[in-house]
Amino acid sequence: MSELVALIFDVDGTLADTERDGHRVAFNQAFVAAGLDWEWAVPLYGELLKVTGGKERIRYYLDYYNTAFPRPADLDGFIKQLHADKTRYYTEMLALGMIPLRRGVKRLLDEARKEGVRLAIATTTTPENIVALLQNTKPPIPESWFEVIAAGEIVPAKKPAPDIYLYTLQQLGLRPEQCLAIEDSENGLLSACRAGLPTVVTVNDYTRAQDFTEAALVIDDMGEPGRPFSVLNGADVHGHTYLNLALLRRIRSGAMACFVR
Ligand code: XBP
Ligand code: MG
Repeated sequence: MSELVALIFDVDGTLADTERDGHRVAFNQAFVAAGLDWEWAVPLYGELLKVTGGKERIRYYLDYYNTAFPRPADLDGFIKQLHADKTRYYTEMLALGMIPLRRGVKRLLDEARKEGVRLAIATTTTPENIVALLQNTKPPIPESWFEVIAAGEIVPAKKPAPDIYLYTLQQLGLRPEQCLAIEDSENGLLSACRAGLPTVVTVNDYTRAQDFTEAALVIDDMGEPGRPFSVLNGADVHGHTYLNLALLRRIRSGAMACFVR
């Protein structure tokens, strides 16, 4: 059995709770600025999260939730501009330090670095968003901590396709059995699993009720010493109360080849 060589992190919902009070709000700001009367309320946004990628999400909204909207001749250009504005609003929000890392993330990153476990990111979001998130957490996380940052349109198909994880593995020069993925959503889990990666899921309010059949472990968050996680499904945690390398190594060594429904 291979040792655990690298951890591959999703960003949105995993490193930080970015969707409800971050991306969603920025989309709405962009809609107002463009003179549109669209409003993505919290429950609607939960439905739109079925589709990954901001541009794809806007198109999905038009296709299924706002079919009466008179489409401009250059719909692609319209969506592209709207999304660029949204990215600006989102990164401005991050620059104000409005979105912290989730519980346990900094501790786990520190531990991995101390023990020489390599780090990478595999995400659907726009690259600027990752830089803005890492730079504006307290304390800031240097981008250089992550050997590979695979994001957005670097691959043709976004999650739940495996492309972004396959690309990350290729860049790391590692096999899936040498790594673990950490995700928050069903789309992310499917993407990682289809690339053969055993996956730990830390849920959030938008993803709690999703299907995580393939996950090696499902927890409510990473926990901290004195702030235990709740195990929602999956592996025996061997008395651990928070996600650390000892637990991840046990999960890694016990994980079966990932089977995808
Ligand atoms: C994240 C996403 C992203 C963000 C918005 O999915 O789906 O689309 O919601 O980012 P995951 P952009 O966490 O599974 O990678 O607007 O920059 O696309
Ligand atoms: Mg995510």
